[in-house]
Amino acid sequence: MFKSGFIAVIGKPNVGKSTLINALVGEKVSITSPKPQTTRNKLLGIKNGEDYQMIFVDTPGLQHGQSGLNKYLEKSTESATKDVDAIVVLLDAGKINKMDYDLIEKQKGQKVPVFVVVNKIDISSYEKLYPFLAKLNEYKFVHKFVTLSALRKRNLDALTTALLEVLPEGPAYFDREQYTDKNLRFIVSEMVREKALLYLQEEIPHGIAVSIITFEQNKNLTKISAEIVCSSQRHKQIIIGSNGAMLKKIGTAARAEIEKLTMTKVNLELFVKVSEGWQKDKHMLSELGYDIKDI
Ligand SMILES: Nc1nc2c(ncn2[C@@H]2O[C@H](COP(=O)(O)OP(=O)(O)OP(=O)(O)O)[C@@H](O)[C@H]2O)c(=O)[nH]1
Ligand SMILES: [Mg+2]
Repeated sequence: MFKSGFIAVIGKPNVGKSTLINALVGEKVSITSPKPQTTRNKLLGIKNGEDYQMIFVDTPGLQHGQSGLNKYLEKSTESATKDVDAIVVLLDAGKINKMDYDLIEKQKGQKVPVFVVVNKIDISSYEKLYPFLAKLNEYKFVHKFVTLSALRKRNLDALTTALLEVLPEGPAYFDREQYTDKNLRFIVSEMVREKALLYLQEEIPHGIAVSIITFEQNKNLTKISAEIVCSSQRHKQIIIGSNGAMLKKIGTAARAEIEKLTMTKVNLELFVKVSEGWQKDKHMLSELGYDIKDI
């Protein structure tokens, strides 16, 4: 019997949703960073087993806000829990609070099994965690609780096994070699954004987006030029850095990752463009790949 289905992974920003999906799939499908609000697009990570296909839906960390981008992110999480076969609510062991309980509570009426997974147990202790686990146990509608470490790949099997139990019989929805629904162009733009998130400080990371201008793939060489869109002249200067040092650092790190991915040499050219208020501009958002219609 072949089993398949969609599994939404939801949770507050920075709890490790993308890290977990990458670990389960065994490929880097989604970028991760120590800064909250890293994931912006709903994307799929596909885990292909001998007799199953689990399709994980990665979502932006839940947040509230009125800007166009924030609304997009919120909608994206809501829509991710529709038409799935299971829901994983992910928590950070060191930071469980009311927002997590509210999010779990919100899943009460769901018709599909809800799993509550506590991540980052490598940096917590059972003694500290115990009161929270005891409280979580009061949610009787939850199908199963699992504690694990996505980063250290600890106890991932417990989750996979539990998910497999509830997965319905079904066909492989995607080619069995495929591990994401996104194309290379998208993944490349995300890798540039990941390095920008890593190296830039304060408010800047959240004010940027990356757009691929040209993408030419040959047998041994991939030529890419991309634009980092930011929201002010001041940000532009910081992103470029003195004598272009910051931009170079972002580019070098991104190029190394893209070379691994494409298994070719990569020629990566980065530009910085100011586009004030892009986060509120529907047209701009859609051009950058954040379109409500796509959710
Ligand atoms: N120590 C530890 N850190 C982890 C673990 N899982 C994830 N992290 C770290 O937590 C940070 C956030 O991880 P992400 O996977 O980007 O979190 P996310 O939930 O996808 O975040 P958003 O996309 O912003 O909502 C990164 O620095 C990860 O390396 C874990 O099991 N242990
Ligand atoms: Mg993420």
